[in-house]
Amino acid sequence: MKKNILLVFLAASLVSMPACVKVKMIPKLEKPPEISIVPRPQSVERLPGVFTLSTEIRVIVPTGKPEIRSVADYFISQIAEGTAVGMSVVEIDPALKADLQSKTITFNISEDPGVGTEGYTLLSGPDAIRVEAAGPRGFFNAVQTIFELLPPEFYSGKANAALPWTIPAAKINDAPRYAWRGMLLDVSRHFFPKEFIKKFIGYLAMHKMNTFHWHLTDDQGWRVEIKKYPRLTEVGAWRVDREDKHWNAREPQKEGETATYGGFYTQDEIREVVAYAKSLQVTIVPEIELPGHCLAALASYPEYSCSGGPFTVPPGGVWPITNVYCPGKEKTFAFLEDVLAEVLALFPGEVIHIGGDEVDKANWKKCPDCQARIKAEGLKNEDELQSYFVKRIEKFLNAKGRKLVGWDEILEGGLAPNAAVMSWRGTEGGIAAAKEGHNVVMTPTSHCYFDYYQGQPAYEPPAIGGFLQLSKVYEFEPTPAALSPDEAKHILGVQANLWTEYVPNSSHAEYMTFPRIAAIAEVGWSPKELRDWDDFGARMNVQFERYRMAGINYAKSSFNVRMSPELDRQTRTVKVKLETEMKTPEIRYSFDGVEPGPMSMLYAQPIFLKKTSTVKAGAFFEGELAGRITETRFVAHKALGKAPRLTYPFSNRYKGGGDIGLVNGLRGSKSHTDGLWQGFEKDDLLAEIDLGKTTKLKEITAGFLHNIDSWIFFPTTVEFAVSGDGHDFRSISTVKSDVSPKFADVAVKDFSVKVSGKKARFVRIHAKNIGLCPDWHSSAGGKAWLFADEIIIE
Ligand code: TNX
Repeated sequence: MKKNILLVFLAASLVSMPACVKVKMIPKLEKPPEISIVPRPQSVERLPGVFTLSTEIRVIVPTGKPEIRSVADYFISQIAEGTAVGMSVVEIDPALKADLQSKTITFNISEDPGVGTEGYTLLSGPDAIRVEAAGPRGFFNAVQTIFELLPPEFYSGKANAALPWTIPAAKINDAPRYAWRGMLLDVSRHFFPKEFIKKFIGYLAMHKMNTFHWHLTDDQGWRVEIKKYPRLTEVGAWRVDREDKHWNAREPQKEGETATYGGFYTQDEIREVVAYAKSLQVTIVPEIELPGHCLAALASYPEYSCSGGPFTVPPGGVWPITNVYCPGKEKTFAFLEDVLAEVLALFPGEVIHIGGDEVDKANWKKCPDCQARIKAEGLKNEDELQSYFVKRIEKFLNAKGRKLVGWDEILEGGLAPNAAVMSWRGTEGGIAAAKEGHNVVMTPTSHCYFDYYQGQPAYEPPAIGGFLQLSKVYEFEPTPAALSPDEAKHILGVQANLWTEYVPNSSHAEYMTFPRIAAIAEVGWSPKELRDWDDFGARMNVQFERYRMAGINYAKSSFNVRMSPELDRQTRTVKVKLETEMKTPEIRYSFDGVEPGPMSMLYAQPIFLKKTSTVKAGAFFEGELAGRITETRFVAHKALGKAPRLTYPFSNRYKGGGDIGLVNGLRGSKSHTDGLWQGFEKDDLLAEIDLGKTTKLKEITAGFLHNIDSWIFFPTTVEFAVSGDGHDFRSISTVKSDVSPKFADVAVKDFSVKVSGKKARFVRIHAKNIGLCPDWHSSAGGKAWLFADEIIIE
């Protein structure tokens, strides 16, 4: 192996060769800031001294304010849990205007109307702490800040009396930018136990987020007990266990099979969670999906569909969403109103989410009841029928004093009069709704979908697709420039969504949520002008420590080294830049395939490679690997930089390095979006390469990707041919794929032919695209993709 490697220079790397490394040479990140509050407050001023927690401290609250008293009780119980310091609460009549006394933490009702319902000011000194807020929500947020002023060990919850529990003296002014700072957890696609739901709500509170959007129903499971309709959970909460299969390759329930996988929350459990959320100042917005995403309900009560069923609860992906509630039948509304009545009794929050997304209206077109309804109501089409559906539900909710929110599809066919919109397919829906005077929560897939990959997919557990790094979440601006100041008032805030098709358990839900939750929290809370990626990064180093202490399974993807290799055609040399998304003190690497460690070469400048080699790199903090070791392989071969002539052009969407993408020495990974794959839509790959002179050949290889979820199939055959003049080609061999198109996993495969010393100047590769997605495929008849990289001529 080693003889293959030629490291091209770089003084900086040489200086840092292992023998020269001295510990004191290891650069360190600047010391983490002493005060690291996430999300960032409006202002933080460090004052001299520290306040030390002790058992003598009294937490003083105004008399006759039970809600503030509960926050104080919560505060001291958390402190006791995290620090073993037991403090006491005393109620004092605020009229007495007790002065800041020594060894007190005082909760004062603020007289400043500018503080808002959730804002607070905090003044900590060596002797006492004073918090001012309008009410419990502000005090609660102040308490979260006090926790962050303590050493991160506090978050372990394992009382450790040995530490000095100090709080730096400071003055902090703080209030949120937006009123709605939420997160959705989908408990239908996978079920999460009540204990985790409470933990999750705690995570929101820790980040000063105030809304938990509980996605309780969907095709793959109904999760809330409804007394009047017991089959919703007897039948709808359970599906056959196909967890060993890919989400989109799960066979429906067969005759005679029992559904054993799932779960639901009893009404008592829901009440327990609601009370817990209340104690953490978090509002729960339950979602009961309609008119679509409701197969679990229809499997239980098929009479509310157009066709009458029967249906089973699907154990995996369903697309399109055709089996939906029938708005032609009166009894459908009676059913939904009964269900909602029980939901309203469980959830005291004002806002109820009714879904409304992704309804395929094909069945409504065929259904005589639906058509009769369209006629009777004078509706124009099925879009208006959906709008009729939502408006009726809204009327019901409004009559009970509640407000409706739905996904942006509820705009189609006309928005219900008082509805709020959750804008997920970009921000356009939100903009349109705000312009019509409706309230909006921004949650576009581009910045808010935590089911997307947060790092290079090759190093991540399988996700639904997409790519949403921490820095991209952090960049999000919820108020579109297209809105006037008045219209902008309708932007209530921002929300991140964790859909769980690919999130099978709680620990994985944490992995997908952390650390991106910190970024979305700051987007929702902090003043726009104070949002600063570097400042956030510095504070995140402390936040990560808190996560570690709390035992949270957070992702370290931001510390994985990204490599951006680039081939220089002239020198046939690849230049590789190494970087991490979050600042790291040092990147160390190897180029001989050996795992780099804390003593490996220190990266300072781009590396240059000329021969086949594998660069591996990792980010290190004080000798410890921060993320994972990542790698890039460079294959030197005879076609390097010799742009192929393509009979059918590659798609603009998947250019994979452009002209020389197929011959740049860099191999595509299992991710079709890694920028290295060249995509051909329905077309074949027919490439001719001119080597420039007659060349002795050993082997020709072409690599392909297979990912049927993304409509990418291996070629059916690959034909290799050579020529001396570029006109007359002699076929050497046609290699057939030995992988079934149905193969459900993502795979990369090389198709090769040995040429054993033949001479030629031109090489032709013809890979046949399967053409259309086969009839068993979820997108049967759609154009299939052929993804190629790399053509290697040796
Ligand atoms: C779209 S967001 C959906 C969900 C899926 C999600 C996966 C929305 C309103 N509908 O049903 O889980 O994409 O990313």
